[in-house]
Amino acid sequence: MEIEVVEGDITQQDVDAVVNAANRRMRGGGGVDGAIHAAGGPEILADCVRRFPQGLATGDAGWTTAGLMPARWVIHVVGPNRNAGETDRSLLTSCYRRALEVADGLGARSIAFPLVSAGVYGWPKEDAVDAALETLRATPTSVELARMVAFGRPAYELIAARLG
Ligand code: AR6
Repeated sequence: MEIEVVEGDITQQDVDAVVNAANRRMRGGGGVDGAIHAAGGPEILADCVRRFPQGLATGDAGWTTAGLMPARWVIHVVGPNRNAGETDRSLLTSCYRRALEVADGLGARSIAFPLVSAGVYGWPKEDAVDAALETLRATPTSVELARMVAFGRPAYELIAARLG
């Protein structure tokens, strides 16, 4: 699998699936979650309610329609909330591994990721990048392209440097 980084907005990515940094309730929120629901329209929330009546566990992933976005699917993951004491790193790497498993189940060949937990949930950005890259490199998958979408220039420089 090729891993690349672009600077931009994940809602605009022309890939099979975009990953959302959601929360356990799976009913929308701020940050990238808010941007994805706004860009995709109300079908995403309707699908979340239908498919995830009990929400989703931390570290897990599940898909919905991408609504009006160019992508076909949103793969929602729930990263650990470090600001609420969820410091177990395996909950973060699990998000990337489970997202690829869900992508394989859908037959997705290209997938775009935000930096899960690196915003409101307070995971240190350097380690959020390393957790993403090491898990994407280590997980067997039929996905051919994983695109890290950096929101702003500093995030781009950080990911590009660690991608090597
Ligand atoms: N495209 C790509 N990346 C983005 C975008 C975008 N449009 N917008 C923000 N980011 P966060 P978390 C980056 O806070 O830390 C929500 O309310 C952002 O710069 O969105 O996992 C959920 O509902 C950061 O690097 O997610 C949850 O309650 C990264 O996306 C909670 O926040 C993740 O920041 C999840 O917190």
